[in-house]
Amino acid sequence: MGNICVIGPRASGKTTYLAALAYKRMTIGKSKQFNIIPLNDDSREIAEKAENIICQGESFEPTRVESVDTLPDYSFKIAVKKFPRIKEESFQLVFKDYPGEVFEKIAESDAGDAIQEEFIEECFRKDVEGCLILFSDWIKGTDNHYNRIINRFLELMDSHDRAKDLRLAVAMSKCERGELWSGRLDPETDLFNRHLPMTTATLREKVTPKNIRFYAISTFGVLRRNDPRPNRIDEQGKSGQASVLREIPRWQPYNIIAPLYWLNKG
Ligand SMILES: Nc1nc2c(ncn2[C@@H]2O[C@H](COP(=O)(O)OP(=O)(O)OP(=O)(O)O)[C@@H](O)[C@H]2O)c(=O)[nH]1
Ligand SMILES: [Mg+2]
Repeated sequence: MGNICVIGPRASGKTTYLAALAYKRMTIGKSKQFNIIPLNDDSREIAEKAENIICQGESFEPTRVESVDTLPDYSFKIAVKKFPRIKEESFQLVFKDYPGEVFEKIAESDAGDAIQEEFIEECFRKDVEGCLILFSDWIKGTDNHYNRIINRFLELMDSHDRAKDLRLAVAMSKCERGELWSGRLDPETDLFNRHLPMTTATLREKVTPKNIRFYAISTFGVLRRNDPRPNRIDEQGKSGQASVLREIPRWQPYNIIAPLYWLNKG
């Protein structure tokens, strides 16, 4: 069983991603490549939320938490079936879904409340195999902000003696957006290097190459294989980061399993 932390700034799509993983109908539809089985009550609950929130054309509220102990633990078995060169196999993963606010605060010098401490201890526990870090923004100033967080994150990783063995899958989420979609094939060059050059340089320089991979993912995906219009609508009255699914029957996330497979198997 592998423990994975899904982390990233506010509104980068962490909770929606976990709900999509849990949502059963996703895997019994078109995709025969993998099957995801929720293994505990928390996972079944978030699967219901996928049905009651995402599939109703609504979006999740920001995650809030009083204490890490009250955070749900999501546990899934992922059976990989028909990938080329990969034999049928399955693996189990346990996730925690942290509020983005806690991740962003690690770069602040006066940070250090109890939740912050707990978050850091949880991320770097010895039995955590890796972190999936979701980034979704690149407007002016974002690279600088992300770079400060990542520098601090890597310092903490080192001081917790995890610099050599914690895998980091760094993903650009919501990559169905027009400006990003064409960069999904080589995300390291065409998304990260291009849109977040400082953050990318820091990661490349400071993380052992075998422990880092860059990904493009989209929980909402595009309308069809030959119709790359985003399967999302921006939510009225909310900031530019809030969107909802556009055509529910065509819901097909893009690349959401690959980073998990790599985090678990290396
Ligand atoms: N365009 C697009 N929007 C998405 C995608 N995934 C999530 N969103 C939207 O992004 C917004 C934030 O999603 P959340 O899943 O709540 O983000 P979060 O990272 O959990 O946010 P915090 O809990 O505040 O840290 C919501 O409006 C989602 O509907 C995606 O794949 N594409
Ligand atoms: Mg959340």
